[in-house]
Amino acid sequence: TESPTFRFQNNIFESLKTNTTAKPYKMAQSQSPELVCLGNPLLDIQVDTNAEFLAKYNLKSNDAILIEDSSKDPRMEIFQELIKNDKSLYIAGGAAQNTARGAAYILGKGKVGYFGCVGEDQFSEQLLKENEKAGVVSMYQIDQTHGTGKCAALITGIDRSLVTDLGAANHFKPEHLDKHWDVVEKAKAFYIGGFHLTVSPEAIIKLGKHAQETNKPFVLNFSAPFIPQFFKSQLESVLPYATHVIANESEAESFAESFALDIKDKTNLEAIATEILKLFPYKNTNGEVANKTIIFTHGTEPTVAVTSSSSSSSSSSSSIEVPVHPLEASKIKDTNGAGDAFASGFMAGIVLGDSLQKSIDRGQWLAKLSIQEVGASFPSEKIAY
Ligand code: 26A
Repeated sequence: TESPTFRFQNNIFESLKTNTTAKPYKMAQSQSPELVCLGNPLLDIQVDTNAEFLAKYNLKSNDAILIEDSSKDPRMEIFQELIKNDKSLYIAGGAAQNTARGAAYILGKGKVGYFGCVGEDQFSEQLLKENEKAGVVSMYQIDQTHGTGKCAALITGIDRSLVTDLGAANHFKPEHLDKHWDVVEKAKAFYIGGFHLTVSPEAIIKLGKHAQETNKPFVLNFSAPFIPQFFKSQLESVLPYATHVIANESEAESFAESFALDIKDKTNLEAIATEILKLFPYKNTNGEVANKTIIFTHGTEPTVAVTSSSSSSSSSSSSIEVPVHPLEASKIKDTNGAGDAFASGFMAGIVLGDSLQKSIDRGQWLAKLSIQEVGASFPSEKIAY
C-alpha cells in the first residue's frame, strides 16, 4: 500500500506555484457530507529531533505555537532547516482536517466535508489528494497570493512540538461558506477547530447560527492552551453556539486561568467543566436552555465529560468518566494528531447517534489506532470498532 508520507525536492519553496493542478475535490451528485468541519489546512513537515534543537528555538517538547509575523519571527528558520533535512516527512495536517479524515475513516467516503483556505501549490495538491483518498470532500477557498500553510512537527520520543506558519489558511473568508451553503444545510453536525479562532471567528459564528437555528450539534475543540489564553474574546464570541466542547487537560487549565474561574483547584477537570457550563450555557433560538457537554481528555487518565441539564430553573449537571484504550508504549509511533483522532471518533459517534459514553469510547479507540501511525494518520486498512 502507498505510504501516507511524501517527499518533495529540496527547493520546494522555489518550485511552489509551478505546475499546479490543484482543484477542489468535485463532489459526486450522490455525496452529501453528514459532518462538516472548518479549520486551517496545513501540510505537516515532520521530523524526529532532539532536546537541543527544541532549545535552540526555545520550544517546549509538547506545545503548539503560531507564528504571527512570518517576516520577523526567527522560528521561520525551522522550516528551512527541515526542508534541507532529507529525513523530513511531508504529511497531511491541520488539526480539523485531520479530524475530518479520521471521521471519514469511520463514516465512509463522501460523508465528511471540510472548509479551509489553501494556496495554489504542491502543498495544497498533496492535501487534496490525501483528503480524496480518505474520502473527505474538500471545499477549499483558494488564495492566489499566499502559499499553503505549513506546520513543523518536531518529534522527540512520543512528544510533538508544533510550529505553524498559517500562510493562505489565515485568509479564509466567511463568504466562502456561501458557495457551499447547500452542503451546510444538508449536514447533520459541525466540527470547528479552535485554532480557526485565530483566523475567522465570523465564519465560525455563521455556521454556529445555522446549527442553532436547525438544532444541529456544533462541536468546538479548544485546540491549544494559547487559544483560551490569547484568543479569549474570540472564544467568548463562539462558545454560546457550542453544544459540545472538546479539550485536553492543559487547555482546560489554561481556560481556568484565563477566565479566572472561581475554583480552588485549577486542575480539577469536573469543576472547570461545570464553570464553563455556567458561564456559557447553550440556548436555542427561543432562548430556552438546552443540554451542553464539555469533554476533557486527560492523557492516559480517563476522559471526563460533564453535561448540563436542560432545565433552566436548576443548574444541575451530570458527569461521566470514560477510560482510555490502553496501549504498550513500545507500539506508539508518535502522538501527533492523537487529540484530532479522538475528535474524529467522537464526531463519528455524534453523527451515528451513539450515546455520549460510546462516542467518547470511539474517540479513544481511534486515537489508539492513530498513535500507532506516523503523524496524524490512520491505518491503511479499515479496522472495525
Ligand atoms: C493556528 N494553528 C497554530 C494551527 C495549528 C494546527 N492546525 C490548525 N491551526 N498548529 C498545529 N496544527 C495541526 O495540529 C495537528 C496535530 O494536532 C498540525 O498541522 C498537526 O497536524
